[in-house]
Amino acid sequence: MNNKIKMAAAVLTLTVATVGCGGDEESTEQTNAPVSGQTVTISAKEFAFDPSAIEVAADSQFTVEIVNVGVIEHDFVITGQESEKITTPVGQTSTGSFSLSAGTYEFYCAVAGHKESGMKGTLTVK
Ligand SMILES: [Cu+2]
Repeated sequence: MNNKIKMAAAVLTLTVATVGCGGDEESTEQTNAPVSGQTVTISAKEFAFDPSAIEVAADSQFTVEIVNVGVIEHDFVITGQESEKITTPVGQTSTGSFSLSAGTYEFYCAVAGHKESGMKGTLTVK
């Protein structure tokens, strides 16, 4: 009797399933390579721009397209270009055009508190 119970316990122990070893995760490399081109599309949400690094050619017009994928209104402002604010309501896409001389600029969302929460990035013009 006692022996049978011991056997049963041993069998139960052996049947413990081997836990599957995770999924084969794709290496989600978060390359921070700037997106470049004369039309740059950036998605905005709480509280980040994606991508947060963009690159355009100097002294030629480029368009910034802001896609608001968040749940509140966001805008896009380049430091020094405050008159060209791109305001984007929820679910909308808004664009603005700029032409800048070479340099590194900061862009951000001008809604109160958003920049401080992470809605900013770097624009490289060269
Ligand atoms: Cu914002």
